[in-house]
Amino acid sequence: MRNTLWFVLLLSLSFCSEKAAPPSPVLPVPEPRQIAWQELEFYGFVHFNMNTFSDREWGFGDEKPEMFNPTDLQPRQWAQVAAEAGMKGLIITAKHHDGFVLWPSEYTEHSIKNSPWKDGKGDLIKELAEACEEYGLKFGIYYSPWDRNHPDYGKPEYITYMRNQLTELLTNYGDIFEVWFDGANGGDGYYGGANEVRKVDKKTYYDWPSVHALVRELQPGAMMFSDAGPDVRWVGNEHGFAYETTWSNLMRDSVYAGMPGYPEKYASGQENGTHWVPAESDVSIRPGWYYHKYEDHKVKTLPELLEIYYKSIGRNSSLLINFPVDTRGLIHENDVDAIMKLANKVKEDFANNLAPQASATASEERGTGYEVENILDGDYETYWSTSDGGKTGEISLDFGNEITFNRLLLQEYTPLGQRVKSFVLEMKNKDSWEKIAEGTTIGYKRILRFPDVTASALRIRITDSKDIPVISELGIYNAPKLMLPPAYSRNKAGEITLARPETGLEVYYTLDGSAPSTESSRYTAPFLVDKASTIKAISVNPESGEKSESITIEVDLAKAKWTTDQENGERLMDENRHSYLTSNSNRVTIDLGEEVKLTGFTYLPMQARYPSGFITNYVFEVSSDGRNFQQVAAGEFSNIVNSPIEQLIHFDAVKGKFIRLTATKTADGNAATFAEIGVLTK
Ligand code: FUL
Ligand code: CA
Repeated sequence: MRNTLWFVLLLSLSFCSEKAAPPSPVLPVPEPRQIAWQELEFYGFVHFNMNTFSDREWGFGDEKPEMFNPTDLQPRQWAQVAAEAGMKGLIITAKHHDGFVLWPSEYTEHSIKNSPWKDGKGDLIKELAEACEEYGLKFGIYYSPWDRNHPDYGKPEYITYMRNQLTELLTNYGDIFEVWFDGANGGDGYYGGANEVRKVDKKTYYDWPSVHALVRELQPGAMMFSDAGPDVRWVGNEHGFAYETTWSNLMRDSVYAGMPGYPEKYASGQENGTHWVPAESDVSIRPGWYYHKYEDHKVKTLPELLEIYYKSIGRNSSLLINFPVDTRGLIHENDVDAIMKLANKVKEDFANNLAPQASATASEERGTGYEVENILDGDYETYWSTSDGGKTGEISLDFGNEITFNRLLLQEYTPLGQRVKSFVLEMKNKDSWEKIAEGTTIGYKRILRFPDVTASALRIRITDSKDIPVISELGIYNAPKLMLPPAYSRNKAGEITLARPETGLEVYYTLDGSAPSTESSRYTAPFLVDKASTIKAISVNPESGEKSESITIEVDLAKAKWTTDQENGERLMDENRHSYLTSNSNRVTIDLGEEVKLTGFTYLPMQARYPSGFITNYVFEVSSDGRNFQQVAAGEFSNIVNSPIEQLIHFDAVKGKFIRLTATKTADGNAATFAEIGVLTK
């Protein structure tokens, strides 16, 4: 009798501890190489090639190899910056559309071997591969199928050339983690001197199946990127933003690289996509992909980069941020600064996962091995799931006491396929549940941002899914506020708006140049300033008392009464940096509406990506009747091309009702452009 009891007890114990059967996969599922790749999340692009020296975005293909002449080329600096920024790899433009190659290829003379760099003895691909290895980074290759230099582009011979070059790249430089095939294909070019337009059938010309087979054979672990994959797809824009709903599933057979309509139709993936082809968000840290000195002051700011981070990695996509390496051969100081700000802020936002402090319960558990605790153990390989048949599920977290948070992170266990279609985050408010935020797809990683919430219990309800949910990890974070000063704008009437950089922050300001504090005026609505003043403003976190640095805004006479006869003249006095006026007479005249004492003027040049008509030499005149003008200043706006910031010119005080600015010379000889004109009266 006793023995039997023991036997039953042991049997049931061993039965209980036996792992339940795992959920069946929902197709498609990732290949092992895709699973290894998705963990990288964040890696860097380097655009450095002939365009760096021709100061172009797309070279024509007729550039001379001698132009490639960096003065301080240091691939180790690139690798160091990438590693310090938390990137896991670097992808280099081995060949861009202009056809120049960064390694001593046997198959072309349009190469680094004919450049002055290291007397033609250098191999940049090798140096970067070694630098990546030294800094623990994976190494990838961008290879442009379009080649505006090669005489055979458009003919079958060129495909052999392309395969030969890929063979060199994929054989001689160790492991390659990603091969990036650009979708821009065909058009005008040098083509060995033909100087003509060559169109190709993007679908068939490159014989993609055989190119893919070659890459697979030489680098079985490499992910191949293009609009159409086969392994990783383009996100459909160059802002670095994935879609709210992002499936890793793609109707791959309907897509080819460079196809029209791809961004709208395919870039977000499809719930019923046939193949696993996850999204990659590519974006440059500057407006251009290549280095241009005139963009030194246009490096993306921390708020911009942070937005990109949350809209890519936070939306089931990887993030590929580009460094336009400069003509020295270095990542520019401003870019280093910006990427480190992002890296530090991301670290700060996710420094402390609060979820493991809670006790977790689930609506249901699949059985042994699939308990809800698995989502709190920091291990992607362990997950929670439910028994077969359902398409929903609920996880509740009880913290015991109140916590404050503003981020939710969720991860599906993708080796079993992407499933979740919609979910809701709720908090317990007395006896009812109140919605905080909601989302659609999750995939490898999904992050929701929302204003601070304080609660002691919350729950995540998966409200729809392709099959039973399979969740690996859940995180709850309280990301510190971005303590940036407020953003400032002014309208033509002279009203000042001070926008808080994040919800929950307060803004305080002074008008007399003194340092603002929480004792100063608190900003609640736009206010009028119509004379020369120094405004100082700060953002304050009312909970912690933390303050941002203060910004100083110098304003002068409001433009409310200003008029001009010039066509589109309002554009130069609308206080909008982005609207501008083109003057074929190279001159603008403004009626200030009343006589004022003037001590100077300001000129803001056009702020567009491809500007024209920057004034380099000017004459400034004043009049009281609009007929007789007196010259009060003349000279040059130095360095305006490389640094198109607002120009400030002072002169001896003079009274006038009319002002006239004439361009005696523009940088490119085109008609003068004016984004904004202002006067100084102090
Ligand atoms: C685009 C190219 O045309 C750009 O020059 C850049 O290389 C970007 C990453 O891809 O399609
Ligand atoms: Ca886990």
